[in-house]
Amino acid sequence: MNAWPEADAARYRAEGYWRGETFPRFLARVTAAYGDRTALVDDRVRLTYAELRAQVDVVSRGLRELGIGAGDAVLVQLPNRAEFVVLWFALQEIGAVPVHAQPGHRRTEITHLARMTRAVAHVIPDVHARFDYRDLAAACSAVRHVIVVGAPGTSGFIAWDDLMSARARPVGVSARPDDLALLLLSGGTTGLPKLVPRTHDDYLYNARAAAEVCRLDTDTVYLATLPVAFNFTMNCPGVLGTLGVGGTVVLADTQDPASCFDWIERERVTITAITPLLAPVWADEARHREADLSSLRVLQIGGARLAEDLAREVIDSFDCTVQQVFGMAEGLLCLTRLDDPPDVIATTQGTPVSPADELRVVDEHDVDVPDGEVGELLVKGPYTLRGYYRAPEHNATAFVDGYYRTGDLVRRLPSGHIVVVGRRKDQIQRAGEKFAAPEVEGHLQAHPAIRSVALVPAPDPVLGERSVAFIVPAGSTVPTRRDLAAYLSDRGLAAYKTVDDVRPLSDLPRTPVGKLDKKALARLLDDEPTAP
Ligand code: OOB
Repeated sequence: MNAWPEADAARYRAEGYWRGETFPRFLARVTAAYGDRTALVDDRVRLTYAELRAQVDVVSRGLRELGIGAGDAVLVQLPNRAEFVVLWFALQEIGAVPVHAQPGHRRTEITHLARMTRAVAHVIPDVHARFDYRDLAAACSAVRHVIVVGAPGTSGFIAWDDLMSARARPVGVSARPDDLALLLLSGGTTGLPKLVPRTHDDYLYNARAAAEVCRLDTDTVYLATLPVAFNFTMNCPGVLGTLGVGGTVVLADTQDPASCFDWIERERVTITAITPLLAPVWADEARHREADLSSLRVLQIGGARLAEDLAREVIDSFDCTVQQVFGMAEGLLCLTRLDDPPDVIATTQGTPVSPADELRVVDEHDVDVPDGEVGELLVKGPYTLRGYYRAPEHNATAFVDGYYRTGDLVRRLPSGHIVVVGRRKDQIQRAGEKFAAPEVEGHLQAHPAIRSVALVPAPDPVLGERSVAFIVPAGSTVPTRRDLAAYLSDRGLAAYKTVDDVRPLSDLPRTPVGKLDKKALARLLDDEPTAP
């Protein structure tokens, strides 16, 4: 693993960012402090910290009996339910490494992850969201053990319940705080997911720093509605940030606002996190339903660009603080602060959570640009990786002087706030001009006839690239290309930032964590010839 250089590591320790704790010690500490309080709730169980720890203990022994031990990678592909968290800490107990697969991954991704990590086990639900994961696991056959939460079927898979009846003695494994603790998947927009190594020290600091900015405490009730394997949900501050302060984590197996609002009402949820794609439906539901959301203090929105008009709509629709979250599996986390004025919350993605985060905004020659100008964001710091896992070729270009190249185009304001403009690769090069698709999407999103929109380039013999708008209409009428061109020009945009083609859709395709999936849209372009 590419570790931090010793000089940086020493500084992060000396300045108190890295505290030398490991996840097993973390769990022991929070159990001692908050034993009787509720740690986890899902639609089947409620567990106190003491009960969580007891289950972790049993499962870690079960894993041991299977011969799983220190340094072994285990693919964790579970939906939002208590077993995810129990398993995760059980793996930590024995020094094994959870690999955060997503429920939406299929044969190509799982086989790739299993190969890359040489995983010894794959943990799945039996059937979830009408998909039988046992068929998937059988089709992959790259791992020694398949553990099924639910009915294992007949194929020699191991039942979770059998793990829970393990008899093996506890084996003390003492991980070091700078050991690999988990592997996250990069949200990269190209190719198969890359693996992000995170250590105990770094991931614990990430959780603590985020929890502090969000002012979590023992009264916090965090609703996990995005997939828990996602770094946002797990640690920003998410599950681990909440457990670290003695709060309660509610694991909801849905992102549907009506069901989530029921959870919020029932469990008196204080903080939750969604993506911009969910924001319009959540805002709609908040305006039209009589749900009691009075317990909710913070609504985090992140993972992709939140258009300014939509941000304002959400701020107006919810009687709580909205927080923009710009994060990445690789590390860096920027948050708006709870006391930022609404304008700052609507128009920026906040500032880094750590004073030790070092950010640069550079042009195509890696020369720093002045504040206010757009450039690529580079970052290094106490919780940002220094190299992907087993990817020497990629690492050779993904870093410069220890800084991670995010691929994100941003502006840094004189106040230090970061505004994400787009991805380096999310551009449309039309008739010799180049523009960031998210900028125009942000304007189109404000159009009354549009519910959601995504702009992608299509090859064009005359223009080079033509801009195609996939649109989910708000009502029964689909705006035409001419309507949109006029609308954009009314909003004062240059004429080259326009829409050449409109394709209505009933819903936009999403990635496993619920982000807009532009690769899937590009494939739709290949499938359908353009109408004359
Ligand atoms: C989160 O993590 P990933 O690894 O799935 O994706 C990271 C990328 C960023 O590099 C950026 O391109 C985009 O997603 N992104 C945003 C954004 N938040 C993430 N782009 C614009 N505005 C935002 N607010 O997505 C993630 C990890 C932890 C916390 C939150 C999000």
